Amino acid sequence: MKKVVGWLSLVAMLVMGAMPGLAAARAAQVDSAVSDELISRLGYPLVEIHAGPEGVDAPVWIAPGPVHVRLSVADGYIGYVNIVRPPAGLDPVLEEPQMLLAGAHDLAQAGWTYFGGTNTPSPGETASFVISLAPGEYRVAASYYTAGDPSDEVMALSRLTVGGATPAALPVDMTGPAADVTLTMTDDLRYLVTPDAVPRGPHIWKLENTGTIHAHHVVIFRVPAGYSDEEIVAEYQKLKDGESPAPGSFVSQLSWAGYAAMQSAGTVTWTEFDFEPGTYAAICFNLDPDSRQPHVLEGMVTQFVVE
Ligand SMILES: [Cu+2]
Repeated sequence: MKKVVGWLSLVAMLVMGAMPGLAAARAAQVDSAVSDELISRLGYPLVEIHAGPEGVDAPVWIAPGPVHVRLSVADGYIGYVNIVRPPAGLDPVLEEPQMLLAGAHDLAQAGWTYFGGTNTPSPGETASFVISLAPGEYRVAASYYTAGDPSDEVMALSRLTVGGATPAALPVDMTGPAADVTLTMTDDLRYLVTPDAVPRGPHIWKLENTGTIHAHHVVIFRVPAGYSDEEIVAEYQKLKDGESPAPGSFVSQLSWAGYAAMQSAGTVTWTEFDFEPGTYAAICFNLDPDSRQPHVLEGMVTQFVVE
């Protein structure tokens, strides 16, 4: 166990040490667009997941097909969840440290599948998403941390079996909800947001990783207008090079607006955002497993306008 912890701290230090400014940028102010008004009316089975110091409270079995997952967290904390599958044969003692590297440090681990999830915006609030799971064995990976200080994040995994529906209940309709907005994540480190101008108000977003290699997440910030995507990349490059964000700089003006947790290639989730009119940027901080560069520095930034 000690060896695992030592190795984990070393990697965590390398990862965090590489991007101190990015960690600061994520603690920026919150202007949450997280919403569940439409998702709650879809009629899907509700899967409640609760994270906190007492552990993860989550179902051990659900039926295949679309479900509404709602994450809540103990008082005073921020919560995170991802539905995942560790590689076959992985020593169970490695599940939590490896999941912490993915969930807290944006470093996808070899052999894992991340089906997707969410993060609560502020203490006392919940976060919802829709996922359509095929029969099989999964883990609910959930964590909690102090608002504004993710360094104390504690991760726990619980087993989830999907399936066991009676033959009479089949075939299961695996199709998820109709979406007004689609955000596609690609292997060439791009996001495509459709339509170009996103309508204001609550809308269901389909989040699809159409690649075959890379895992991505989505952090959506409300941003000052007038920056190009290339200029945003340059701002993050400055942070990586050790410059502290100056008052009035791009990074100092960000508000966290929404999030979708890491998704492996080929996965789909749906979530709901209720954006105010303005300019937003979808940014990926996942680290390339080889170069340890966050995808944002390879250009994974796409702005969109909400009208
Ligand atoms: Cu990415």
